[in-house]
Amino acid sequence: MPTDIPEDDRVQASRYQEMIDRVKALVDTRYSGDWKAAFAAYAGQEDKLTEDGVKSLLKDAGVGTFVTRGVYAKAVVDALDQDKDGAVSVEELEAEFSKAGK
Ligand SMILES: [Ca+2]
Repeated sequence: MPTDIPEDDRVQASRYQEMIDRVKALVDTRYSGDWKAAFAAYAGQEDKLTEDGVKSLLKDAGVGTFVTRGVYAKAVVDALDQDKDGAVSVEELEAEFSKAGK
């Protein structure tokens, strides 16, 4: 895993924004902007997004490569997982969207 690549916070923030933009584009085109439907499509049995679910979502959104998606997926789950159960619930995702103003 390329976790030893030094990056400043600004670069990471811009990559994060690009990832959000691509995921949003996927939701717009494939789910008519209905992000809850998109969430349901990638969520696991407990209606939560695990790292594997996020990886599938990123793959479909055209984000990253086979190698980097694993790193991104872990970062996404770590960033959004407020109750630290290792997965992202629809409430946790909604909180992120309202924070981003989307
Ligand atoms: Ca959680």
